[in-house]
Amino acid sequence: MAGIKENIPDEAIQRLRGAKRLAILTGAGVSAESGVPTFRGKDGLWKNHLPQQLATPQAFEKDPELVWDWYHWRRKVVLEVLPNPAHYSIAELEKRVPDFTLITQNVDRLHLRAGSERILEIHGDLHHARCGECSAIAALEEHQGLVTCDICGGLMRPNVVWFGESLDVRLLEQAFIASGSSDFLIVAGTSNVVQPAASLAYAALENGGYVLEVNLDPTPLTGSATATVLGHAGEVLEELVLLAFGEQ
Ligand code: BV8
Ligand code: ZN
Repeated sequence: MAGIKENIPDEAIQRLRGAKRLAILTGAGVSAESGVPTFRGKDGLWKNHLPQQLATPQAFEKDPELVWDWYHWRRKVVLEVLPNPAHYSIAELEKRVPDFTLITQNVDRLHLRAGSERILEIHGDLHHARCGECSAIAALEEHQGLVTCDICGGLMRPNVVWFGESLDVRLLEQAFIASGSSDFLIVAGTSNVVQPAASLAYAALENGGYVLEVNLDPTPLTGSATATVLGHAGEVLEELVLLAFGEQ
């Protein structure tokens, strides 16, 4: 893979190889090579609705059927695709560094399907629903249309964090502790725009951690990251694991 090897700084390889506490933050870009539409990419549009418009309590209030159809469609898409080398390389890194935390903004669970275990899904997951009345959680199978609660009959909603909603404080705290105490943080496939996730890398920088950004395009973090490798996450992360830890 001409080119990628040269783009990965030697210091990044040394620091990763010697890392005691590794954290990784991922976004939609790591699932792009699996065929999952990203949020802000041109492929994110659904029925002429911007994801940011549909992923809100207001949209659900106004048209719960439309919002549920979008989540059923996204769940179907991710069940028809497979994890890609980015997911597998991240699962491999978990085996190589004693203290490891994966923080994902993705709700597609492709990391779990690739074998990742120590994972914080800070924005929830597509495969469960939560009751708006009694907060019961239910696994989603072949559901279509509106989903009602088997416990109280209430209307259920996707078990994700919508814009304008707070994240689970325990998960968020664990995420900031993991990134803020890491000696190496990889930030992969995220536009680093959505808060509070976009602040995690700065916690690592403040702690003197090495922050390696891997993304197709520059982001607001690019100017501050210790190093940025522009490229496809699947190719770059596979090469990075190879250079740092040898054949898998
Ligand atoms: C909150 C779950 C407290 C649902 C998601 C003004 C200033 C600052 C903040 C705000 C503000 N106004 C509002 C806010 C708060 C808001 C926010 O940050 N808005 C942004 C847009 C400015 N945040 C919130 O609302 C959060 N809650 O703050 O609560 C509060 C409460 C009340 C009022 C105020 C505050 C909740 C945020 C979570 C929302 N839920 N997802 C669902 O998925 O349906 S966010 C969702 O969008 C994703 O989870 C992810 O986090 C984000 C998308 O970002 P990315 O994953 O980065 O994807 P994106 O498409 O943007 O980029 C992909 C990148 O990959 C690109 O850079 C591309 O170049 C790259 N790429 C593509 N292919 C590849 C690749 N890279 C490598 N390889 C490839 N092959
Ligand atoms: Zn209920």
